[in-house]
Amino acid sequence: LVASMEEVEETYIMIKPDGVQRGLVGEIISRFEKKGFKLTGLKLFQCPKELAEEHYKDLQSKSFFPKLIDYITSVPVVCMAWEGIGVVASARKLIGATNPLNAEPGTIRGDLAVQTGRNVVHGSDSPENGKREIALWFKEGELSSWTPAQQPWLT
Ligand code: RTP
Repeated sequence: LVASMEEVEETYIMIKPDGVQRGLVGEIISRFEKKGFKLTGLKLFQCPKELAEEHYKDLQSKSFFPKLIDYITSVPVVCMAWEGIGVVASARKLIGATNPLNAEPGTIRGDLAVQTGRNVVHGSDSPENGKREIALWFKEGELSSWTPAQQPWLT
């Protein structure tokens, strides 16, 4: 199997406030589950301002930064860690382009969102950021790397 030679990675996926408010939590989780990735962390969480600022620190200089922080901290988000071969780039594909109007139909944003500032979900952009963001959003003991009882057709 070609795929088995590729790296098992982890990524941080977050259902943003609009996704939770619009009742899209189940729909979004199911896309990653059906793809075949493994959920290793999951919680509903209203994040403090400092955490949101740390998560988005690369965007500090942008004019939309204060609005982005207000939005992310306004109501709870759903924090998730997902594991799998090539999960970082694959999750970004499942999510679609940052601006939902440019996101292909079939992607989460392409199917479910309209505005960049309300694009329902976040996904880490590199394996390094996957690790960094999971460590930022989850405490030790909140993650479980479990082994599925049977999965003959997936690695
Ligand atoms: P993402 O990780 O969420 O897919 O986004 P990205 O890296 O592709 O894009 P980035 O520029 O890092 O933006 C991160 C999030 O900031 C919000 N944003 N708002 N003009 C705006 O109002 C604007 N631009 C970006 C979005 O929530 C975006 O996902």
